[in-house]
Amino acid sequence: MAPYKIVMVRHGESEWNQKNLFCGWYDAKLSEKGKQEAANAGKTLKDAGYKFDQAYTSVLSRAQDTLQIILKTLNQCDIPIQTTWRLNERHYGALTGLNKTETAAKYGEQQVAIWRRSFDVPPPPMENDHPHYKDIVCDPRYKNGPPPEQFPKFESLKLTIERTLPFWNETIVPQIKAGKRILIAAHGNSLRGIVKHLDQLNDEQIMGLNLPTGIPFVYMLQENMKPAQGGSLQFLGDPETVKKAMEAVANQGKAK
Ligand code: DG2
Repeated sequence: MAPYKIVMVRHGESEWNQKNLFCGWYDAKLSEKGKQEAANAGKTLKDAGYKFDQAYTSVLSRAQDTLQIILKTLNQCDIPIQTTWRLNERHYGALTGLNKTETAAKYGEQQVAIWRRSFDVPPPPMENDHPHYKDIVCDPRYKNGPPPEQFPKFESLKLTIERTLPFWNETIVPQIKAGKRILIAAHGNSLRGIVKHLDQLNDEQIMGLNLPTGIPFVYMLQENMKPAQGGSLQFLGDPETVKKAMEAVANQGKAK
């Protein structure tokens, strides 16, 4: 029996997921469907008897609001919550705000697949005249970091992992080892980074993973923080629904 268990969830559908726009560090709100997905995630966790001691989330509303809805449904709103930019979505650079289908039609599906899922090819940088540059760079939620000289203009998955993993290793792992029951509400790519690390996926294998919105997943972890007995993430949801939701995410980058 693995000694530790941790639950993670990608936020519910955001208004920008709904419009199929590259979102990254833009602070899109949850759509009505996303709020419902979060409530369903809370109900799933409640029905399965989950209780949490500590939660972690990004500084972005869609992840924080998902966490609040889940905790409210669980009647566990009183647990400590730590927010950090290190769990933010990857910064989508100049692509932020562009429609994924239109971008695939313009630059080709292959290029969009590289931008979305390659390990180390970053999107083009967000320049100062980008329509959302000021919304992000001047947002007071970043007063505690990242420092101005490290403030990203774009991020590949590799760069995302480089700022997410220190938080995993230095903050979350000690809490897991202290026996805390932890819930993380974050984003498609910050969570893909943690999954890549835990499952020791190579740079090709991680390309095939598309995390659905609002479906919690669980890891059973051993003392050494590796998944128990070759195990991987276990979704708390009907397998066919999870499969379809993952395919839908993959298809967001299709030209039609
Ligand atoms: C999506 C992920 O992030 O997009 O930034 O557009 O999880 O915050 O909705 P999230 C975005 P893809 O990498 O799946 O295109």
